[in-house]
Amino acid sequence: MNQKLLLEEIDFYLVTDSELSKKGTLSDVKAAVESGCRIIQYREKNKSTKEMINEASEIRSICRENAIFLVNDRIDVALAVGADGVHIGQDDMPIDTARRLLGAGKIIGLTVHNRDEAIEAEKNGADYVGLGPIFNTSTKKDAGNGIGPDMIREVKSAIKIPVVAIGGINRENCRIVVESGADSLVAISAIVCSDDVKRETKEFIEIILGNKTA
Ligand code: 3NM
Repeated sequence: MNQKLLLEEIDFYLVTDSELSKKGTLSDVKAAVESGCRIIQYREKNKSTKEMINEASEIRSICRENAIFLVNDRIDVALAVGADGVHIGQDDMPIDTARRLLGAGKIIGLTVHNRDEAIEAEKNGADYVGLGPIFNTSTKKDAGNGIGPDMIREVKSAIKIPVVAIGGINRENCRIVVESGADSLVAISAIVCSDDVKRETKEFIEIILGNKTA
């Protein structure tokens, strides 16, 4: 399977959060993948490297051929478990260094906040950008204020790689995110704080697909 091609077709993208999760990261990943989520990012800020490798290797098995599996920030963990790639921030390892370590076939996503950072990310070889925070969010403490959905259109018109919208997205506001041109969107708290991750994921996917084909 060509993972990079698949990236173009992704709709709902789950990022894990063990601090917010009601049922635990593995349970969330399993439920989301069973509901048709085709990309998972393991974002873990509080566990030891050993714990992360154990958990990431379980996620690797759950995703198998059904979902792309990326690791946030930790290239060592991604390499250790054979993940499909990484997602990195502006202050993490530079893209060219990450690319050298991971190889050409792996996916590298970069967090950006505006058009200029997105153009730079594409130039440096990112496979997609994560654009955010679209709306205010308390999930990431240092995310800053929401940049608004209009920024999605602005960034989309400047780059060719997929744009993944993130930050403060829920079922009520996700239509405007898709209508503004996002290729895919992330919801963390809206999913992992829900009592029924399976149902919630399905509903997000239905709304996104309905608006993409409308
Ligand atoms: N990155 P929620 S916002 C992990 O703007 C993350 O780059 C962001 O969580 C960015 O869906 C964010 O609960 C948290 O708002 C998104």
